[in-house]
Amino acid sequence: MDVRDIVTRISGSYHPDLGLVTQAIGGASTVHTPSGDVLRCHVRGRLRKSGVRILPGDVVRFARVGDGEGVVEEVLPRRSTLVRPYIANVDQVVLVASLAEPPPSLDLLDRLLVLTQAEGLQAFIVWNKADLVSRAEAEAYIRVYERAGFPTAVTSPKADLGRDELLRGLSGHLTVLAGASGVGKSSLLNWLLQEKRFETGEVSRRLGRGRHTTRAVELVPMPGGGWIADSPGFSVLDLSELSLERLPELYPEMGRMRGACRFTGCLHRNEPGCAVRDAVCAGEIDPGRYERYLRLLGELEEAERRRYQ
Ligand SMILES: Nc1nc2c(ncn2[C@@H]2O[C@H](COP(=O)(O)OP(=O)(O)OP(=O)(O)O)[C@@H](O)[C@H]2O)c(=O)[nH]1
Ligand SMILES: [Mg+2]
Ligand SMILES: [Zn+2]
Repeated sequence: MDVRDIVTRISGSYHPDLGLVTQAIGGASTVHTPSGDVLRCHVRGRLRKSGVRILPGDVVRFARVGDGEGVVEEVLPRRSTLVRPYIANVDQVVLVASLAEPPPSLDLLDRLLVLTQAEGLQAFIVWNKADLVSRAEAEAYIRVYERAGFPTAVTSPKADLGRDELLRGLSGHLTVLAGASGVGKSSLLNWLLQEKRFETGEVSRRLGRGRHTTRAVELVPMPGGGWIADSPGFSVLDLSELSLERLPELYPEMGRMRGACRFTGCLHRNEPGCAVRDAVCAGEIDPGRYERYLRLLGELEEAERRRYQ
């Protein structure tokens, strides 16, 4: 069903010999076809020699060679490529934050949002472990990001809360999960699939990086439509390659005010006539988000200085 939509979106048209790669290990790829078959495919020699590496998320043209087997003949141009995890054609990042245990790291969340926006991908925020906090406590976080313009869901696999809301957010997308270790990414996936497919909790953490670096990325179909890939938790992000001038537009609440400041290219710091600063003072932009923005801006400036020294 869904393979057809994705193939059509990536290739611009539909052909029955186009499929979605859900896993790629060494020379072998798993390809889901529009008719619902799953083929084990190797790569046509000519294509392999050209140096193309096939990634999960790739839309490929395949030929059947035997029962359940095929050959990848061509990789269609990618709409996006992520490096961590290594995956193609993702259009949405679900950023998972836990409301408690661990408490939300808004600094990390904002950085992940900046990266997502910089890649031109849609962001969707999931506030997990809702069973551990009161509604009022949860609201304080949720409101800040809803007001900034991000779609959100509030979930708890433990209390079976928010499943439909999340499934709706995943429907029709090729999504990758991101967020700190321990926030519940793998738990969410198991709960959505109603199947214990991914390692969770202490086991996942104890094995840590080793497990993640050896484990292959896999796209799995969601019961409400769409495909999703788990990714290892990470807590350090390098944004130093990002250009300083681009940063303001990566915050939707500031991007929307483009042109409102007195100076073009205003970085919303202490320039006179800055509409963003006014909006912060008037309570229209969240002061916490703004402060974290200033901190990141300072870091980027420092990185730029070092680069051109
Ligand atoms: N109370 C509560 N605990 C939860 C919930 N969801 C997950 N957990 C627990 O949180 C811990 C971490 O969950 P994981 O799913 O392994 O977290 P992860 O984000 O996949 O972590 P990494 O794989 O290390 O990146 C586990 O002990 C889960 O049982 C929830 O809704 N409520
Ligand atoms: Mg996990
Ligand atoms: Zn400004």
